[in-house]
Amino acid sequence: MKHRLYLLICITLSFINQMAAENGSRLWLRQSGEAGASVEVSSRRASATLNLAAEELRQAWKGNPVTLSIERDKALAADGFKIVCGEGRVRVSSPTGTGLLYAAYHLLRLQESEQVIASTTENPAYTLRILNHWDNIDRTVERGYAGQSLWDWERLPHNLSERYKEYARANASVGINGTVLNNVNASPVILSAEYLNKVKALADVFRPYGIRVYLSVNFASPMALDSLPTADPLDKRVVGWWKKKVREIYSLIPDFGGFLVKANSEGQPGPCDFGRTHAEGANMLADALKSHKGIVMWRAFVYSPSDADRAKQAYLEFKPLDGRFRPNVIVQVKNGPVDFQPREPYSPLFGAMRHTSLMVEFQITQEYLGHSNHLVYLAPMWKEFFGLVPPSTLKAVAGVSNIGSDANWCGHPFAQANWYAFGRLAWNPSLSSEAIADEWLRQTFSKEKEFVEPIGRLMAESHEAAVDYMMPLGLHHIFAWGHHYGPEPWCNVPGARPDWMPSYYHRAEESGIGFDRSHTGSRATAQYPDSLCRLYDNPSTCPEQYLLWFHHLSWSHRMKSGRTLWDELCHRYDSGVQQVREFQKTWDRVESLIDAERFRDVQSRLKTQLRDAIWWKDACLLYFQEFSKLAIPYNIERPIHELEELKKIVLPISNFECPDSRLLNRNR
Ligand code: GCW
Repeated sequence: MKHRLYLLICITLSFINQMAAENGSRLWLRQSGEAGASVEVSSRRASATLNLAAEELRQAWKGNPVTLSIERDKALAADGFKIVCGEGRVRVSSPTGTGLLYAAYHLLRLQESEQVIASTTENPAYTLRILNHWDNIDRTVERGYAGQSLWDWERLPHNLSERYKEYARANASVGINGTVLNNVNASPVILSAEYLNKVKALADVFRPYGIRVYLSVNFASPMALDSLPTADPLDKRVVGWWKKKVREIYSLIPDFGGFLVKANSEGQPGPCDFGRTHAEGANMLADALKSHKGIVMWRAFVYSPSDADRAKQAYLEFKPLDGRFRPNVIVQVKNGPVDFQPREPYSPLFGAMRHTSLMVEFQITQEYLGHSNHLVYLAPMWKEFFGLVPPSTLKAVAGVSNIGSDANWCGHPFAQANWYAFGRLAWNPSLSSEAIADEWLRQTFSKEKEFVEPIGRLMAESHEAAVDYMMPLGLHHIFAWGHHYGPEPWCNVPGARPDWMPSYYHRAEESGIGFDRSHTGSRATAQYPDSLCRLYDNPSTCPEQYLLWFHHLSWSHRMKSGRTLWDELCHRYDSGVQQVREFQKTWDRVESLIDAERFRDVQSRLKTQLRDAIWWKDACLLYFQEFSKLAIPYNIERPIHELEELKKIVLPISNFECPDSRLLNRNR
């Protein structure tokens, strides 16, 4: 009896220990051992990548014996793969080792999320699926909320952290095949011989996982690094400098991907400083890269010198350049016309530049969505984009990384889902956000239905909830100055650009609220194709989720619900808060189904999220009430703060998260 009791205690303790020993560091790759299926490689060409594919399966595959073979196949893209199941065997083929590696992760994903393992042919929708790190060489991360940069530049190239390999593996497991290592606000130092050797060391680690390295470059690098008197893209010395630099890079990294450039934006140098166009700047770099098969990703996130509506500026600057870019230039456009707001209509540049390769830039890091404190699953937002912009009009997909040195990589345990979903959608934008959440939850937390179903629903609702408690009905950019964490619709920084002020965007006044971008206002609606222009231009047909983005309306404007605009606004803010209260309850109910460590972590972050949601609601409603002069409907939760109190809040946000010494007067 005593013995049995002892055994029971031991089993219970080991169970508890197992449940608690989860710090999120294994991400969604938590396959348990006891595999033992036979894995046969039927290829004469050995490669590190092929070995990895076989090794991953040997470690964790529990199904029928697998044969991996490299085969040419007209139906497959270079990294596509074919799986044929039958006669008690799984036959996997691909033209490349990378394709086989993806197939291995595909099989393991199905196994770990308990899906049917069936014959299939998979090709990625885009050949380039790239993470953009906004990591600085001092290891701070612009808009990073998960610790320091992963890249330990000081110890590179000799000291290689184990995490570099884990990072590459995680990316490969969701099909991400490129990484831009450094911030688009780029230090010229990244192109120095010393740093290129460090970059080479990382590229060597990533290569077997099918990941290419790219760099963000500062357009004035020739001046900063080698004291050239100019960085004019048409100057021969400048052209020669870049050619030589590119040769140096490829001598170290033969499969180097290319450059990402933020030019003439927020204080960054660019071709316009020398009277040249964005196309002339991009083409000069593209010519230097061409013979090495490198590409230029040229960002369209610019401010035009005119005082045109901020939402129109990228279009005004880039549309006239359509057709003027070299074939190896891809113009990288943020998903929306302003700047990664909780909800934006798509950028009208998509669809408007038919003779230019375009790629979308999503923001995985939650600069405007509660940093790493709020649980916001971003796949539904990205799906909205793909619903309006046909995936076939894009050449590639980029996502601003949310990865850092934190043990769990992303800060919030659920922020991992956004890294995961980015990769999955870049591979196949037609996957549903629900299916992605489902497979992520099963691999990351638990396969139990009682866990997966309610938490899957919570994830599905989380983006809309955040939009509701922050900026419903098309409101945008009413964030606190600089760090963009809490609300500051009253913000007024003397000397700052008017289009960095919340009042520029919400335009609240006694008669109403919203930005008139219709034909009676800034005419931004005219940048969209006719059918959408008509839809957005008219307040009675404009989807309510974009209403105040496109229209300035009276507080008494009648909404589809029958409520006035003021009442609807109050209801939306309140419903966002109520949803977070529900998320807390839903989370607490699954306590017994997962490990204590991650349970408590999420529980505590949800408390913060609720406090913040109330803060947002009170701040925005009390502030807008000063204009509407209407009562907050009596059936919604009452404010618990005083407006004057809220106006005094100053957050102790670190330099990491809010890097801006560039904050004031950073024109163009
Ligand atoms: O959203 C703004 C951010 C900046 C960022 C910039 C950009 C890297 O606040 O931190 O700089 O966009 O995308 O270039």
